[in-house]
Amino acid sequence: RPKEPVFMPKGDEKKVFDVPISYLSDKYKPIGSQVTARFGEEASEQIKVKQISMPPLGEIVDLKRDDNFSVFIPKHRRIAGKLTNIFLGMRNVDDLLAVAVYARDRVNPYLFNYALSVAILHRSDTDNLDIPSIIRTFPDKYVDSKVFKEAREDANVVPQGARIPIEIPKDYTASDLDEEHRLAYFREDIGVNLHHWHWHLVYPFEGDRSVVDKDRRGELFYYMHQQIIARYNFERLCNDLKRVERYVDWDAEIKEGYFPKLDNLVSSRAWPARVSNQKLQNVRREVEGINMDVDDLKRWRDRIYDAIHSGRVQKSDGSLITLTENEGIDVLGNLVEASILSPNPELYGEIHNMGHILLSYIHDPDHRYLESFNVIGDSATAMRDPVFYRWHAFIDDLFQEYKSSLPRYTVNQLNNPGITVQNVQVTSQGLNGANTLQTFWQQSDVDLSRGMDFQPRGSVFVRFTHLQYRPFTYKIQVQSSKATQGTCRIFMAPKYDERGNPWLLRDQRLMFIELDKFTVNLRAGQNTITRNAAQSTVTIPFERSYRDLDTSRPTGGDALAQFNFCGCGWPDNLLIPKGRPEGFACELFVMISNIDDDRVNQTISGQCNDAYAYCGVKDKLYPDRRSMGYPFDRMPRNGVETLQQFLTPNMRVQDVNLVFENKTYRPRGTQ
Ligand code: CUO
Repeated sequence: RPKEPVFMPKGDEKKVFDVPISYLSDKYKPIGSQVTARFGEEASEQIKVKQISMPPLGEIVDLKRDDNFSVFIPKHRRIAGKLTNIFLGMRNVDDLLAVAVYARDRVNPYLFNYALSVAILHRSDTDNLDIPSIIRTFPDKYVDSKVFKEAREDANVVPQGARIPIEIPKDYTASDLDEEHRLAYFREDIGVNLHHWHWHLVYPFEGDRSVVDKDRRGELFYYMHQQIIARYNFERLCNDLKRVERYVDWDAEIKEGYFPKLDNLVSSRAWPARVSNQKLQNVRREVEGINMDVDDLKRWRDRIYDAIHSGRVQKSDGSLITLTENEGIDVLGNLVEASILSPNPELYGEIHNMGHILLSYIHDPDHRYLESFNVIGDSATAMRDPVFYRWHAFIDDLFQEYKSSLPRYTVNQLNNPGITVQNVQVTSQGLNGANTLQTFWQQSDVDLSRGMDFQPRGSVFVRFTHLQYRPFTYKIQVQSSKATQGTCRIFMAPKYDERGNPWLLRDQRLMFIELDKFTVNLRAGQNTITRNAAQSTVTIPFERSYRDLDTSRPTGGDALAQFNFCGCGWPDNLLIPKGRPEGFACELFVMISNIDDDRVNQTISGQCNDAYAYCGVKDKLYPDRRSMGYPFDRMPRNGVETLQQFLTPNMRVQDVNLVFENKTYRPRGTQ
């Protein structure tokens, strides 16, 4: 199995494909031998591409090569499904390579990258094949457009080795006049956007059923996005903003605007902006085959609420399915999104996806200006825009309406007899005193040259600034009446609401962000559990988010083993919210739940099992049998108003102070 991404040889190593002339596009066929010779000259290695008879591409090539591509657009999604199926249907890796090389020059590049990535991810014979991170292939989706002009200039003028990183300012999309801009460090974090793109790549909502139908995918759609909203709200409170307002009045103006300052390198066009106070409009765009009214959304919303309130969903054949206590959320997740697993797309539509579409064409609903969609229309860029959170706050509210209708967890369902959590403490490296967490600004360098098509080649580093936290450990004291196992669940929430008042648990439960979850072995008697924050099953290490980007910090053999699925995971640098310079009061919640109700019998050893909380594990069951978000996914039992009243002996809460140090640290290893 090739260890290198064979379909995209690295520029510096000068590997080229030896392509049969019949594969070249019509434009180059007449001069085919000259074209192949030209590239051959520079090559240190030629990779022979097999000649096979090619399947017809049909409507796949209807999408022009310089158009933008989005899986939210039904037509794009359909042709992406077709191309993915072609890639999946190839008998072996050589044939796959051949058809990929053939398609590469004919198909829209975004579509090509998406379909090939999905196929590689789901073929058994490409399990170990590296997909270059999308930031390497399409850095324009993540980085200020100014950078590319500068990078091009540097590549021409400055010899390699003498190049200094191009610095992307921390604030470049807006000024502090816009209060929403306080959250730009979160929304525009490269790692967070990479995570979101990977999540949707791993969990496509359309395509072959074998690709879509993964264990609890509907529930994971709900939970992963619920956690994004909880984390965003946590950050908002740190920044003196109230929780995000659900976008529910679809006739009202949207006060938030967004100017992405991204250029699409494929089309040489700027990503469209959305000015403040625009209103949702009906979308009629023939090119994309979209004909959608705002009223369609409203009808779907009303039907979904009806289903939730009656506890039943109507299938396409008219029969009813009950939304059961544990599986109902999975059905609802697929129905709301909607994925092809929705029991009745005619009746319930696809409210979430269509919301993305209507919002993404708000600036040009009838295509009169020939503009493409804005950032919310692409899962690689959607999280940059404030309206993403308003929309997903509404989507989450649908799910919460359902969760509120479920029976509350009883003391018996929460307690773990014989187990008492006696003490919890966090210790940050290099800080005196316990129970303080610290964040700061960190700069990092990434090499974008692989996504940039110009000569001469060589590394082009950009330096960006992101939030980071000081490494810390948890120390948990547990008394157990017997030798046993348990699941340790760690969450954190702000201690007070935006007015500075203590929370009612019914509201605070939605603010809890998951920090970690892992199995513990307990002896009879006293136990001390220590756990490093970096081991979190929510996050992936910083290096993996940017895999292979920073060539100055070689990623080594271990990283070579970290593949496609592994790009999904919350970015470690955002594990802990920003806090405040004067400190921000938080409550750290630790629970040891009863393993008998948690355990899923399977082995998950091997690759990429370390960020399963939001991403699951490839080809396995979700490794925790409880409802995602347990124990905060349901309303507290009757009589319980506060977190303290909710606690059973196997739970404990520790006050933690979250301090932001307003200082920017240079990249590791630089002055
Ligand atoms: Cu992830 Cu709306 O689902 O973007």
